[in-house]
Amino acid sequence: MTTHVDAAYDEKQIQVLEGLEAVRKRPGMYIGSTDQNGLHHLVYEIVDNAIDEALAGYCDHIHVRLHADGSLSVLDNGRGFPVGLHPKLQRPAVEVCLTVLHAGGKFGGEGYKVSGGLHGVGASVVNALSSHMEVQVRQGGKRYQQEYKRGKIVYDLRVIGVAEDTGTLVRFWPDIKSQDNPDGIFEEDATFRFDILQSRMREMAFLNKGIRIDITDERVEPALERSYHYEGGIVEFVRYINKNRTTLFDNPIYIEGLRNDVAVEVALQYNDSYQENTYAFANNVRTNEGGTHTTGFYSALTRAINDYGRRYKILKESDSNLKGEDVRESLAAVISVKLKEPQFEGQTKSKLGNSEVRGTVDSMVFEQLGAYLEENPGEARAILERSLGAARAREAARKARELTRRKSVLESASLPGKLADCTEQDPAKSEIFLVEGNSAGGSAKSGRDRHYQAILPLRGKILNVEKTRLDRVLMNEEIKNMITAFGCGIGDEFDLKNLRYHRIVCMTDADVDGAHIRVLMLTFFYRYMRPLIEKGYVYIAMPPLYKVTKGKTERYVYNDEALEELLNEIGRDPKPEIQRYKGLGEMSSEQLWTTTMNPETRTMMQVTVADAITADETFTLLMGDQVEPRREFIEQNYDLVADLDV
Ligand code: TSJ
Repeated sequence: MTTHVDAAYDEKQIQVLEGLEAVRKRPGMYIGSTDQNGLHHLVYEIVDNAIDEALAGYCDHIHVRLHADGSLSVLDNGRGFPVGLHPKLQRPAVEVCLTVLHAGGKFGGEGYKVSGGLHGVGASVVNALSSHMEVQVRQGGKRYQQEYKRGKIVYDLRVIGVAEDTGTLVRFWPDIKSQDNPDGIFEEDATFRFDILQSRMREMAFLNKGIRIDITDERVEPALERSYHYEGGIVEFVRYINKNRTTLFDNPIYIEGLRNDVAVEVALQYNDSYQENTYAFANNVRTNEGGTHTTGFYSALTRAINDYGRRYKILKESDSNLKGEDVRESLAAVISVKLKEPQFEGQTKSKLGNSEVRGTVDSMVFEQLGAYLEENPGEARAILERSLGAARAREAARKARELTRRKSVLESASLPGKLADCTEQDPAKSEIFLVEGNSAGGSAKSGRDRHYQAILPLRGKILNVEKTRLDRVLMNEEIKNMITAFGCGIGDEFDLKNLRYHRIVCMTDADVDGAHIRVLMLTFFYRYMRPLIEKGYVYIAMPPLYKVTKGKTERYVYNDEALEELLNEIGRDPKPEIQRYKGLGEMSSEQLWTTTMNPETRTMMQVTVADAITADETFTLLMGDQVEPRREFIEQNYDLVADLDV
């Protein structure tokens, strides 16, 4: 028995010796990628260490700084990383943690260590991928320091002064490729993004109540500063999600408990939208693909609401049970579980796999939600009525859909009549242009390459799905056409496999109306076909704003800045002729092809969402009812919205 354990330990040590070299050889294995995402992983890894100290109960303040020289530091007010000698290696513990692969957990004692999920690769990985790293520990009246270059020790841990308090500071300079540094790890243009880090730190503060997380961007003058601190934790998270919506009742429902070694927290509140906004986390890692915690919650929510409805006869005997989708309509919820050995599965390792978690969450939510409904009959009735409304709408939507299906069976071709399809069968090679207006649609149809380009003209404004329930959404002609043309279904029935085009291009006029139509289309995709956006299949066509003719040369110009540049280049004497395009319809089919559709010459913008919470905020604000927050948002994000102009 003992021999076995020792053998395993020795094996680990051998791996360890070649450890950090392996990290530099295959960084992707440890941090996923060497682009901006990989770079941000480094930050999360270091912050996780400080969060662990906070969860152990010894730290309540973390400060993240983006320094002007491209480095980033994380400071906490915990006990300070242990500096005593590691029994086997006879080196200071802090040095071992930062220079030995997977050494992290060895000094953790019995504390409640919850990191080590998606990012939990260890601080030594960050060190290996940094051109330079510095650690400072304040402990026992002394201040210690050690430095590293690409994970290699520059000097032994030494005392550099006195300390009045305790804590740990880690500062690192990510190893970014450049002409002077060809062996660097990260892509040349990789830099820390304040918006991404700020939103993750806010999330961390929501998920770990009581901790104050400050983040400062010193790369700009004056420095940007945000401070996050939520005594209410995920209850405040749910309030935040609903902050620009009207809610069904004032206080989010909060469920909490520790059972079978799993710490469970759930907060939920209904709003006046028709969407569901559930965010699930395991050990502070966002589980976008859901998992056992989410299914446990869903099952308990459905049962608790049905039970209550039956007991108080809000559900009539003739009514069938509410379905999951009925009780989730207009729900905003946050689920956070913390457990010892999380298993992350799925395509992006963002699905919680631990099967024991399902029952734990289910029973805990069922009990506490049941008790809440009993104690709060007003709220309970409001939830039941909301869900019943959703059930009726679902039934109407089913009928509407069946009608379209039946129709499509009767008509031999199920594709919309307005669609000019392409001949290509391979979705990966096919494009569809959603074109505003019938006349532009006509030019696009004659200008396109029919082998791989399909055209679907859309008439006028399309429906604002933010303010419309599914059944009405499905009755809208433009939306029906898009759904049948794409082939992939919507919502729960969405299936990427059946998508007929891997490029979906919104082609609208370069004016205010065009921008509005574009936002309406994107809102629809985001709410009902989100994977299209996540996969990067959605694009915005960029038609030119001007045609400049001088003598025999014609040039197309896409914005005002470029027009100035061109005029400076070709001169204003003799005067060039400048034509301003007011709409796509003013262009001939050849012009439309050359400027906007031909892959050799066109420019398109790919639509991306950095994170779901920010995107949800944006769409709620832009398309929702509340006027005042929208005005504020537009004022604060003028650049972003200026060209959307809603
Ligand atoms: F790992 C690291 F270097 F990246 C890092 C660690 C970075 C940062 C910003 C903070 C930390 C860190 C580690 N903060 N606090 C701690 N605490 C411990 O490592 C610690 C302290 C005391 C004891 C103990 O049992 O006495 C145990 C531990 C794990």
